[in-house]
Amino acid sequence: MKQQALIKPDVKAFYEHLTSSIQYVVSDPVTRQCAIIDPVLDFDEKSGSTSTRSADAILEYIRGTGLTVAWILDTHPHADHFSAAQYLKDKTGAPTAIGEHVTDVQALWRDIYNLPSLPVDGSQWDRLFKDGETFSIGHLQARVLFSPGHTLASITYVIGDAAFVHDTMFMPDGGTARADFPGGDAAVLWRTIQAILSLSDETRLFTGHDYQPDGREARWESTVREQKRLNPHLAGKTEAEFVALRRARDRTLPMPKLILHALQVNIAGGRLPEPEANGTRYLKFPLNALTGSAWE
Ligand SMILES: N[C@@H](CCC(=O)N[C@@H](CS)C(=O)NCC(=O)O)C(=O)O
Ligand SMILES: [Fe+2]
Repeated sequence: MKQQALIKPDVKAFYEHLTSSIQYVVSDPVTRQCAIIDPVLDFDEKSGSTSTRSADAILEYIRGTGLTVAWILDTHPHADHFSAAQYLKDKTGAPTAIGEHVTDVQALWRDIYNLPSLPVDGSQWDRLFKDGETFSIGHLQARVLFSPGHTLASITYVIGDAAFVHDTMFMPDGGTARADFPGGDAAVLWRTIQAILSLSDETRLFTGHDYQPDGREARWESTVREQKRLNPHLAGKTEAEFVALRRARDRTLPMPKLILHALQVNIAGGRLPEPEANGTRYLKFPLNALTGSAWE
């Protein structure tokens, strides 16, 4: 058991440049079992087109390297892109999973979208993880850390020496994730980040987005040590300073351009709305439901 915890997973990242998202395949080098984390279903809001090219690139890598998909994981219901979890489940048969508090996010957004028939019990996923729960990817042991603040349901996957921290911290020069979406909370995010930073200094941290500060090339891997020393939102900061800084920055950020498109798909586990009688699928938008308009 002890030896298993020391297995270093292979981590392959796929950068999706339209939403600056990082998708991962984390695999056990011994059994060749893997998990896909935060896969993107492509969407072009100008034409209303969807595509599976990002997810297909992941599948091609998995086939080419002889991996077997054991899990399709999301860290949180994303507000900026569609999840490809359901598409990948259809293709691979692997189970999908997310944090158990996704039910709170479903209830919140069911009311915003007025979708009374949407089940808000998390039944759209095969497994809902509790804080501290463990599961296997081949011989790798994965542990779930409940990581709210950015959303009510966010979780971090700690797998061997790697932690998939998604939208808590970005690369040290990219600061931290915003905490102003419905259900977000800067003080809660601070506590979440402190829990991640209490992992050992060498832990490899894989982030969910990289917005390429100053136009540098995209990067996604840091360590606990680097974050503690170099992240200007965290190094030498108190909780009160972080919360003030986070709230001030959040007031300047426009809503993600796909937030209203994405949440209705992602609270359904990455399922697009059912086609109407003419065979076409339609999205639904609430008017005046969110703050953060261009003129506020
Ligand atoms: N410009 C992006 C912004 C997306 C966004 O708000 N991303 C969230 C994570 S889902 C975040 O924490 N952003 C921090 C930041 O932009 O500084 C978009 O429109 O999609
Ligand atoms: Fe996010």
